[in-house]
Amino acid sequence: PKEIFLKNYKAPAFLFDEVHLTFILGEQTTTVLSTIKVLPSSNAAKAPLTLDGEDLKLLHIKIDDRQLEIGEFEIVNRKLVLTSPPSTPFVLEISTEIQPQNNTSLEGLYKSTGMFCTQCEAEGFRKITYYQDRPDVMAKFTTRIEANKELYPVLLSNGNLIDQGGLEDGRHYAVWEDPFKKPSYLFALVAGQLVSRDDTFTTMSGREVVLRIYTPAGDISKTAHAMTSLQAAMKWDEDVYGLEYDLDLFNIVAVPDFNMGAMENKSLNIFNSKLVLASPETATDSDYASIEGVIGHEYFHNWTGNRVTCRDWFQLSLKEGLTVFRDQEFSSDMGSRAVKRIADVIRLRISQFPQDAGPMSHPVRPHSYIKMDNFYTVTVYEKGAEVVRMYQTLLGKQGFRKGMDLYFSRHDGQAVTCEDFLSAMFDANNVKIPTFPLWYSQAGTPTLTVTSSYDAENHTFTLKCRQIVPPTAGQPDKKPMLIPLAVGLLNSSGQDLPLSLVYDGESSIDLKVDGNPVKTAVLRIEKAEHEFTFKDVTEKPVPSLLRNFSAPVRLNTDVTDDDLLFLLAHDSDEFNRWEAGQTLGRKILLDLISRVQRGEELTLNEAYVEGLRSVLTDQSLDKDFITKAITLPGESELIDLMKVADPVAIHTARRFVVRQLAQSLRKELKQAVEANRSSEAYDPSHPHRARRSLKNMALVYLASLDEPETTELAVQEYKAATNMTDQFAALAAIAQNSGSARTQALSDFYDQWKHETLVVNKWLALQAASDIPGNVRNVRDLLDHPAFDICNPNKVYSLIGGFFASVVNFHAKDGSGYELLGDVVIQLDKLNPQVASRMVSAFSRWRRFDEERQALAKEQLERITKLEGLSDNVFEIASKSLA
Ligand code: DPP
Ligand code: ZN
Repeated sequence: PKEIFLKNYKAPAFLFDEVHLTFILGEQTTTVLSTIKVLPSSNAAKAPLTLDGEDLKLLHIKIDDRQLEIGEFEIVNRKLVLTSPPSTPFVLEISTEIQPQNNTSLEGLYKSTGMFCTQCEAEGFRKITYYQDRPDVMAKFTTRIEANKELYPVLLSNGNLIDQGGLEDGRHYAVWEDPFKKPSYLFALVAGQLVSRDDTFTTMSGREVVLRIYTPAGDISKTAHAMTSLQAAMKWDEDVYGLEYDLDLFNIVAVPDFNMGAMENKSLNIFNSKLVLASPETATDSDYASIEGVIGHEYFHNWTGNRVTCRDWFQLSLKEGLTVFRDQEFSSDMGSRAVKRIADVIRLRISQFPQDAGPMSHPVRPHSYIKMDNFYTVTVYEKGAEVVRMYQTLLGKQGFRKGMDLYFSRHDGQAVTCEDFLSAMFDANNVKIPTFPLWYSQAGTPTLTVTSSYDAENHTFTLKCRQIVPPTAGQPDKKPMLIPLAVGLLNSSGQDLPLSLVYDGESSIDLKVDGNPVKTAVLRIEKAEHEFTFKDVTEKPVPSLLRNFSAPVRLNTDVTDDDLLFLLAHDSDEFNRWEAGQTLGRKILLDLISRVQRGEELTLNEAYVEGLRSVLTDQSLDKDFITKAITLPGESELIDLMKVADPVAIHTARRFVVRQLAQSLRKELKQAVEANRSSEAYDPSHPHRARRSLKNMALVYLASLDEPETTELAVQEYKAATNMTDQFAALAAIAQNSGSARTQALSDFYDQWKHETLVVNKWLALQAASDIPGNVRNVRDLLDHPAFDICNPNKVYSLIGGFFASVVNFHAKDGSGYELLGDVVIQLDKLNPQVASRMVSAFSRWRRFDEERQALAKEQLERITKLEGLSDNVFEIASKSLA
């Protein structure tokens, strides 16, 4: 396999101006006729024209209507090379044949439950026809689709419908024209038996846009929430960024077989069904929230991704980091800002931090790849969003908006780079921060250590900051980066002290805004060691550091346990209030883990219990915030914090704390269950969601005790549930413990929902993620259950992805968990390399464990890499993991 490097980027020598595609969709074969107006650029003289193509049968190729002969072109290594194309504009015509019905990779054109659909990002268009399949080649597309009318009554592509009509033999056609130039990765086509929910949105300039969400007839009633979310997203982008939709039609199609979450194809978004379909009975609050977020995300791409796109795939975070940031902000405005921030940071910590510390670590803008599909990562997306958030933290909301405006005015209609974004942000605000670009080029999570001292005589408070950017794969030496550190100082009654002046070792910085002191100062750490001294601090404060998680770093401080409890009780920054509890939780858990390893008796810190009790009973707090605050750091996060991760000790210690808390807080938890039941109709809005989250978390705690009374409570909640959120949460509470209640509930649930595939997937995931002893056997059995289908990505993500969530079972000492994953990857690789490679990534942390486990995991990785005909996707992840 060939590695591709950013430093070798060259602009294309041939531009494509207009592309006309004709699809003749058939049951055995589909033919694609592509007619392209090619514009050779001045540097094209004598250059060959290279087109990408995979799994295509070439029928003919013509230039200006003349059929090319052997010798004028050649097909080698998935490329079609025109050896001496004209140096003046010409028309290239290519006809190819494909078999979408046999395409199990779900890239390019394929079939899902009878309908034709496409997925072209990143490099799927080359499975449709020969093309310069790269994002800096932008063309105007017109698409004609011909198909059997009865089987495929709905024919869709990008842009506007400009013609349609009947053909002979029960066939019909439709012609779509997209007025906006776009790269091939944004092309889309759908043909099938679909119905639509129709609505409208009137834009800020008064244009009426028709909105349609398409699904098979049986699912259409489950699209109301997606439609509301779309309308809310359209409004939000106008209000916050002044960005208006630019066509008269916006379509979404829900597809059951889909590798990703969703795809932002111009005016024809294609979605994984699970991110569109929701009803109170079949979807949970968290599904509702994901749908809102992803509908927003794909819609926001219309500007950040489509109108301004990426020059090359190394720049992926230009559109993804930015669009994730935008969807995070949208969801914050729709629900609770603090809770959303907490959820996003948890995700970053449990997924991105380990990636940044492992063999697949890469910068937000990678330097190289073998398969681009492997770089749709939490680093590019979530860390990328943190980088965008840092611009806003540094420049302020208004400054950030100015940067966005300049970015669009400079680059609308272009394919650009991360530097272009950075320049727009900094130019619009007249600033220069030379160390900022390192966030795009250096991998690894910086460690920031902050120690503090108070000088009572001079009324100064000093923070000593030290940063270390750890070495990562291929990057042994790192430079200090710009770290924005948001700081507040609490006085003894828990109030924020006013901050007006700080000395940073070179000069005094006035912190006041409009002449007023601030409660939170954003310090710019730019050196490996950087000291800041606050002036006029009249009493010894408790510092609240890295407020709102102002930079994606690991923070170590000298803050005491008492200070953490104080912050948990008082910090005005809700994120840091939560974080104080987590920091203390991590300390306590790590201590208990080593006690488990030494075989010592376990006891739980009383002050910690009391701290959580106060939060749990604080009526002034958002209930979703309380839920997050009483949730312990996850096992996966703890793996990362140990020199040699010990799955059994981690699980034992965490389980101990859960049960101790349940014992000690029994009364308050019961009260939380009782006070937050609701007899009203399901309402997905934040306050209702928040009540359910607290009730259900309390139930999980209580049921962890595995007593007849608490199990019975969970069973009653299960039976009384009137929506999936409550029903599924009660099922999860019951299923924590082995026994007849578990068996009974799981079987009831399946009987009730076996015809709802998305609900069945939850049932698969819940069992797969179970920590009950010896669960590997059950997961193996579920692979053969009629509810499982290895060809459907959602089923694989639920069952196999769910299985990784159980630290004890996936890392079972006998290697049975690893062997199961090895077997699945080998089977999947032949069907769907993208999904197989996501699964094989679970091995990438293998070096974090003891020698026996390392040997067992390595054995599986070697077994995989030795496979004949292994896909480039899996090869890249498995070989880098072994390196
Ligand atoms: N569809 C994927 C996303 O929106 C890739 N663009 O993130
Ligand atoms: Zn995206």
